[in-house]
Amino acid sequence: MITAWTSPLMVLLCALISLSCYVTAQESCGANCPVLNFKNVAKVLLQKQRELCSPSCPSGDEKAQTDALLSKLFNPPVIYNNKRYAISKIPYSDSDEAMAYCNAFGGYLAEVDDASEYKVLQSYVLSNPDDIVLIGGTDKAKEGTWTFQRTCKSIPFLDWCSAQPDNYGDEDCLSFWKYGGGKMNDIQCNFRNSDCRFMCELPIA
Ligand SMILES: [Ca+2]
Ligand SMILES: [Ca+2]
Ligand SMILES: [Ca+2]
Repeated sequence: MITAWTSPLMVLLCALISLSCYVTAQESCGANCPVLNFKNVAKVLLQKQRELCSPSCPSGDEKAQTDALLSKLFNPPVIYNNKRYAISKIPYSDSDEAMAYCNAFGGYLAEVDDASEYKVLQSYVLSNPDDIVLIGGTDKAKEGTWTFQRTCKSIPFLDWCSAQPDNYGDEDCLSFWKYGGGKMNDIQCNFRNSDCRFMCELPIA
């Protein structure tokens, strides 16, 4: 019994089952949903993903498990310029945690590289029910100077919602804001509500 529970596949399977319950619970609790309360499950998932994808993702049964996990955590992705962009089905505690989820699948918080890519990602956000979608970008180092967390490079394309960015309450992270006009808004890096999701940029499987 101990052996079975410590087998990597079993760990992943258990994590999947727990997550499946969480997603189902999220769907039924509506506005009263708790925000991200499966830290232990997340920890297992992240550890498992690092094992599975280091140095490269395996094929076969374990890859099928990884794909199953990806589809539990993320909405169907859009593909643009040889990358997959996927909006999470789950909320996040802060931008570091969202980045950790993306890293676990071999990616990072979605980086808008130019106007064409922006249009594709904006349509994707608008076709999704969630109001706020966190993406890559911060002005934490210098207020008003926006860079990607991953590379520290300047963000080449920004398109703000009306009256944004306003740094209201010290907002140093970047998001799409659907009900604010579907453009960009600066938000607090740990801002969250039941409508907050994040978007990862992932390699093509
Ligand atoms: Ca990109
Ligand atoms: Ca700011
Ligand atoms: Ca703002």
